[in-house]
Amino acid sequence: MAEIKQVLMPDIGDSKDVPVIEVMVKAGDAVKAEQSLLTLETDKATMDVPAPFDGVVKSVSVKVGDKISEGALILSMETSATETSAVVSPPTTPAPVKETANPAVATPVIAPVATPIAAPTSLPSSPTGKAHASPSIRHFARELGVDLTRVKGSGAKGRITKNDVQGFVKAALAQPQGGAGGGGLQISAMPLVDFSRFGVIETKPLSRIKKLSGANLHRNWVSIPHITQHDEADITEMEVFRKELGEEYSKQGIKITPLAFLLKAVVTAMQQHPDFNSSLDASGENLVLKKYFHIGVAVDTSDGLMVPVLRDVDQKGIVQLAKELGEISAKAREKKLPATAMQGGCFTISSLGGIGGTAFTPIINAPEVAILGVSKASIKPVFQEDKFVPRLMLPLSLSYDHRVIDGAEAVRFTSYLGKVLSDVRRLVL
Ligand code: CAO
Repeated sequence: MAEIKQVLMPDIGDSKDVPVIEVMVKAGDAVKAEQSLLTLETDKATMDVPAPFDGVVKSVSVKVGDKISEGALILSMETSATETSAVVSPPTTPAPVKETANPAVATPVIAPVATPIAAPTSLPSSPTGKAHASPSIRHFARELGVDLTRVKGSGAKGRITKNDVQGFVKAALAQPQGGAGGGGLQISAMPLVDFSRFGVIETKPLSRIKKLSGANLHRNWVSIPHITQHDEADITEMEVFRKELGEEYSKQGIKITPLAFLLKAVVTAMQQHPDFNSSLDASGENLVLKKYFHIGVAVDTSDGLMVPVLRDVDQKGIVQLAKELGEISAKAREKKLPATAMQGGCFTISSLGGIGGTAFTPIINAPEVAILGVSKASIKPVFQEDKFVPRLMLPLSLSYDHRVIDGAEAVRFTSYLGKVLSDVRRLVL
């Protein structure tokens, strides 16, 4: 049953005769609980008065410039009985809503001041520097990703209004982006989905490593033109040798996995194809060719992916590399790696071969220009000398920066890798 309720000015501490600087609703507006009704400005702060319940505004009793104190009538709202009951303990309200003994009179809880977040750097700049805006405007700006310090306020004392924020966004959208204009990515915003509407959910924060690596992965994925070349290497003989070595060195606690051979093979391939050991300089017009061979290895840890770097791989043998690999992956998993252990890489290997898979698209670890993904080796029939023979084939997935490396060069690189891995005697040449 519909009911008319009065919304009164809440208790805001010692302040009396507080100026109303903005009224956000008018008669006939449908409002939701927590929606801002008006903004007040005390000596110390600007604050919003939110609606204590859902309803339709019947009449507004205050206007901009009025000075009001606790208990003053702000407006009357028509609400249904069911909406009234929802007001008593709304799930998202941090403090209980104060209601007077009169069920037809409600006093809202003052909304806290929010902090704005940074906007994309492509948005136009404003001369204001310091943002002067009410919490509701800050909330509105935050939803749109607008940095209020860049918006020019047209209200009293330079106050930023809703129109100012909308105008700022319109101006930003009108800027040429992508297409014929060139720079910038026209990416539509991710839809905001309330998953709890569809079932039970739990929110789990991302680990610090995932947050850090996520930003880099995203940057690398959108800013580097990736191509992934897939190939296979016949490691049948290499595997026999690896097992022999494995038995010999297991007594010393050294585990020899295919990755130690891959490290060595990658370096010989880089020596044959020096562009794979390069980075683009800041101008994007020159290649910086490196004469050292430091190789990063992606390590899966409980907190996320880490990429420690093995130094001077060209100067080390398979057993030494296997030993160092065991040490750095253990340190990464125990979170004992210093930041310097993850710097200076020339090329990265990401091996999922111990787990499975047949192929994937690794993301280049910029400023490197290529990364080798390795999946699980499996026995396949290979046609040799007029018959199919069972061979152990290792899947390779090489992602490369197409600004630096052409497709032909990439497939020459993976073919060379296949050649040395199928005959590891070549690693010593
Ligand atoms: N094919 C078949 N078997 C393989 C293989 C391959 N390509 N690579 C490794 N194996 C075997 C190993 O020989 C070992 O077998 P045994 O225990 O019988 O000797 C087993 O798989 C486990 O190997 P491992 O994973 O412990 O060792 P590794 O040297 O291959 O890898 C490391 C070390 C640190 C790279 C790995 O543990 C790891 O973290 N991999 C995940 C990397 C990752 O997440 N990359 C994804 C990046 S994109 O998100």
